[in-house]
Amino acid sequence: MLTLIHAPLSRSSRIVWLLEELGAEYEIRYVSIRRWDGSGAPDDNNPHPHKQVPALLHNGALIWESAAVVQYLTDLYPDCSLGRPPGHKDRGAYLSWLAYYAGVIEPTALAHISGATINNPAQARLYNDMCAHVIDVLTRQTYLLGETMSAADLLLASALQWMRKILPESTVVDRYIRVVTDRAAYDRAREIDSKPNGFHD
Ligand SMILES: N[C@@H](CCC(=O)N[C@@H](CS)C(=O)NCC(=O)O)C(=O)O
Repeated sequence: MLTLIHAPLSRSSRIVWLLEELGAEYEIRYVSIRRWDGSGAPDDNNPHPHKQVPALLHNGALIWESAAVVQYLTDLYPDCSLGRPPGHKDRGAYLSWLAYYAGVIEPTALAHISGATINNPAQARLYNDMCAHVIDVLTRQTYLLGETMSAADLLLASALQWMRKILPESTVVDRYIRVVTDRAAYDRAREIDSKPNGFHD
């Protein structure tokens, strides 16, 4: 059984979306988290080392960090169209985009948004290089890996939905968000998040 440690309208919402894409059997353990506005609190019922979300429990194993959870789940469902299993010609590109999201896109974007790049030319350059690269790729092709969506797109588009300022104003990025989120599983995940914790029909 898969158990998602989840707080609605947070980074774990993207994993609800992915689980819906996979058609997985899963349960949700709702937890409270510290929110940006000062509300919420860490939850003793959350096994994440920093009491953050997402985290996933599977057969006694704990998986945390969005990119690791995404890779774990798509590897667990090798026939799903969103993963690129070992041996697939795009496996390397898939893993690279997952790691690039976690190691470069999100940290440089958050540094940029918080103003931390203003007096840090190396960070500012990395952020600008990242934006140029992502926009160049999405100008040439529909998705990060070409013409077929992957869970790397789910990761990036969910972040952009949450915080559009991660990338600069661009019609290419706006179109990308529209295309990637135009999916029934995305709508189902939004519906799940729109209900009070745990009270589902
Ligand atoms: N790099 C982590 C970030 C996780 C994260 O910051 N989650 C937020 C929710 S969007 C959280 O749990 N915040 C509560 C806290 O930091 O205490 C990931 O992507 O999994």
